[in-house]
Amino acid sequence: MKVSFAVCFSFAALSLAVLFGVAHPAVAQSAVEHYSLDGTWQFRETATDPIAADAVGTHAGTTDWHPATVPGAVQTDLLANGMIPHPFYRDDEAKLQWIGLANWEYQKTFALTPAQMRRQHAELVFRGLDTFAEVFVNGTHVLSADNMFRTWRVDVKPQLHAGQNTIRIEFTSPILKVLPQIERLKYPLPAMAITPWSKQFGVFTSNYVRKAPYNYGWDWGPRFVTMGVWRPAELEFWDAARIDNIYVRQMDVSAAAANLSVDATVVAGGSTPATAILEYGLKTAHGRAAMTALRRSITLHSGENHIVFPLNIAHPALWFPLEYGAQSLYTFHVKLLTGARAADTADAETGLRHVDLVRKDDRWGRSFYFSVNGIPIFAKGANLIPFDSFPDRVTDAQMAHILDSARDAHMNMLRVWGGGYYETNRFYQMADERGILLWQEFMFSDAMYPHNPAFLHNVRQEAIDQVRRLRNHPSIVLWCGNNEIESGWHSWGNFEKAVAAMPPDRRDEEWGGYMRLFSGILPNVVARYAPGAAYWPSSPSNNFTAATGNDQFGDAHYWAVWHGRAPFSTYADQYPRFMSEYGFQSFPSMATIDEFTQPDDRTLLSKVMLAHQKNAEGNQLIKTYMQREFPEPKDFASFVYVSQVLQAEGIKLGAEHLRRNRPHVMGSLYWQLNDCWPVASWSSIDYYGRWKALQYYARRFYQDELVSPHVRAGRIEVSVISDRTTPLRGKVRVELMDFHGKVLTHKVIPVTVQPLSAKQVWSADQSDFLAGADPATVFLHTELVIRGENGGHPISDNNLYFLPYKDLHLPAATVHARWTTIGGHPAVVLTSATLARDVYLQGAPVDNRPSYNFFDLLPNQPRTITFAHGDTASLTAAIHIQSLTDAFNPDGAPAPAATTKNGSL
Ligand code: BMA
Repeated sequence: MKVSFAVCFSFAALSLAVLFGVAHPAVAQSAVEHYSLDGTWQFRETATDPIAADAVGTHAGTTDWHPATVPGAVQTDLLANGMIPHPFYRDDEAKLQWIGLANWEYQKTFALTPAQMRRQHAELVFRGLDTFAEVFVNGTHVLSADNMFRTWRVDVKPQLHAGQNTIRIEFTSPILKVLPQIERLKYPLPAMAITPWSKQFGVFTSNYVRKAPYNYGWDWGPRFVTMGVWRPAELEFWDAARIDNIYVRQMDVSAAAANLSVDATVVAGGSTPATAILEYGLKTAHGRAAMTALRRSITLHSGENHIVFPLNIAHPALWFPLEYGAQSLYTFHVKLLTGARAADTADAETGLRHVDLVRKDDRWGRSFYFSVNGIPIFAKGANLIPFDSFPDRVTDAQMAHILDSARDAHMNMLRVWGGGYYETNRFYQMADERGILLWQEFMFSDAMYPHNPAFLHNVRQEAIDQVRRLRNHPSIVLWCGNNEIESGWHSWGNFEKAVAAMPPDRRDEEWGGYMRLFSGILPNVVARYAPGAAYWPSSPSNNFTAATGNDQFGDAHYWAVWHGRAPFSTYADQYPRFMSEYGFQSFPSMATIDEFTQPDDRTLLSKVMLAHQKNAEGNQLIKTYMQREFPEPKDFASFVYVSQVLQAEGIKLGAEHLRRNRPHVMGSLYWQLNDCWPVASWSSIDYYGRWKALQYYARRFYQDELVSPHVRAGRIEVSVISDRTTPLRGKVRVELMDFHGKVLTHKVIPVTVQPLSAKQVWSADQSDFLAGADPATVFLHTELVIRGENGGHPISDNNLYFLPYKDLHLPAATVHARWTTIGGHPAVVLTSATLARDVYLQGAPVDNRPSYNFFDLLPNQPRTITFAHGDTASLTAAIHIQSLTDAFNPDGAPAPAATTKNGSL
């Protein structure tokens, strides 16, 4: 039993201590020794549960010891040993399902010194065990773990000795482990049924275990049920005390002052006098600025102690979301001395900002938006899924690429979706540094979960671990209970079926369990460990204000487009307070498809391509929507290209509509930003980091200043949206142009747009404006020019077509490319005598993408595209340039399968 003891300094005492400030304090050597257990281990398969024996089968050599890597997973270890094919290659996923049904064992030997053994405490710490693990140290059982998301810490001093030691971990198949428990339940709980293996042994198992739901397969992800030590492991040697956690609590933050308290949680082995020193300061590009220090002597008591430093920073450098100001960060360094010895040091970092989730009654219902430092933020962004099916191998560079891509597309918010895992510290730090707000979910998705006391206790501990780990990150502005469970319970067929199969008296009981977890335990943990942080029970939800699906309150997921086959135009009829999901699939580029296929696989319906399309209806839906807009593409590569344009055009319609309707609507997070493997999916960036058309479109439709033309009920309306905090003054040019560049009508509208608003600046009856021009031969070109900016060039431009592409009489475009260098950088100047739609520069390396892509090239108006590096010769050779008319045969007929370059559809 740990004793809790708080030491709170009085403010008067502190103001004297502030005088203790030093510019470059010497950093005391931490006396806690962190002895890493990462790196090389060994692993092998152990006896299989008889009921899975057939499914697992036998595999050469797997029961012998082989080298393994920690952090890691059994699949990546098997791969590294050349014992399995690459899990993402062709349809090999199916061949690897046995791995999650087998049991595995890991071990490592390590040497300890007599000095280490003389330390008062030796604790074994796992930052992540996946998932059912029995841990033995020198043959003695020391830990049973059952939650991938918890930190496990156990005293192992009695089991260790100087010299060679062994740690061994037995992992049991998470699928098999929960079967007896499910049998006892008598009725099944609903979960996601995506893969052919979702109901191995007749039941869903994913929701009975605290493990990343997407491991079990999702409608964009393969099923790889992992096991292993998936996060770092270490031994911690310490004597009198160690610092467990630092929490920088922001009580009140304004431009005038930041009222904070820094709470250092210190664990002590016994009663001992100690001195705590806090040094803090603004982080600068070159390290830390002048640090202020506070110190105080205290007496620690055995167990958990809280040392609380109240702080007041006058005129703090505030942290702002992307494009609203700087991302200033403060560092906090705590030194703990016991006697004259440095017992431990710890660091924390935060950005000072005032965040509110504003829910105020208004004429549309109740608002739902985030205000940061008093600025109402229209959330522009997307949903983030795990970076990989095997999280242990995600690199910082991979995460940085996705977050940089989000930043480059003006995304100020990402939703860390509840079907994956809690990301690494580094991820959240990267979001802080870029000013990307995070909607952070607890990891529960599309399923009902058990609510027996042991399960709830386990979840509570998980939530405490995660909230304590992440609460200093200024980027996190909301904790959300789960993804789509509330809406599932109320309106989904598979939930209804499961509920119907329950004994009637259990139905209320199950919903009661839901409420206990998502309206009790989780918000209570947030309130206690991150007081003041916003909590929201589910996405979507209206916090039980009205029936689910109500647009007046809360956030919304809109899937009538895509799953419901509704036309893209229905996006413009949606007015949720905050759109947290809407999306449309496309295929990743041919370069990505080439990575996981053989040439013969490159057709839409090949078994390999189907294995990389996890939404059963997906291909049919893409084709259906494509047929509404386009002729049939001439070959598979063209189909892939057109699928991306289709997705981008559809989401553009939705995103611009949502933005045009601020402040009624205050968020647009499309589904989804990234992929965890190469696949056809809703993503705008594929697994290898290649931007799809949608990502380039997002960079335009999420720009702070946007001109947005559209047609509503026979009228052309042109709006300007400004996310600037100062008024925008300039002009909008509206041109009716034919495909050869002839301007038929031309208007210039002076505009003034108030800060943080959307305004319709011009409208006209469509047929009056066209004045007899054939809508199949003209389009509307709009430009926004801001007074005194960008040398008088448009800051935003946008085109509107009056008919679907297939009904336009668009002449075949020939895009001419002239390669050159501009300011030492390779560049290409593109021109076309006729309108070239969705010009696509294909083939650039991921780290050297074109500055502009998937855009309409106006007749006789050159556009220059630049590249960050490389030389023109190699880029000329690598880059293939096409536009939409190249994707179709001139007569509209598809080419016969046998003669197409890249195979048939
Ligand atoms: C959403 C998500 C995911 C899913 C996506 C596409 O609602 O929450 O569950 O991948 O739909 O179907």
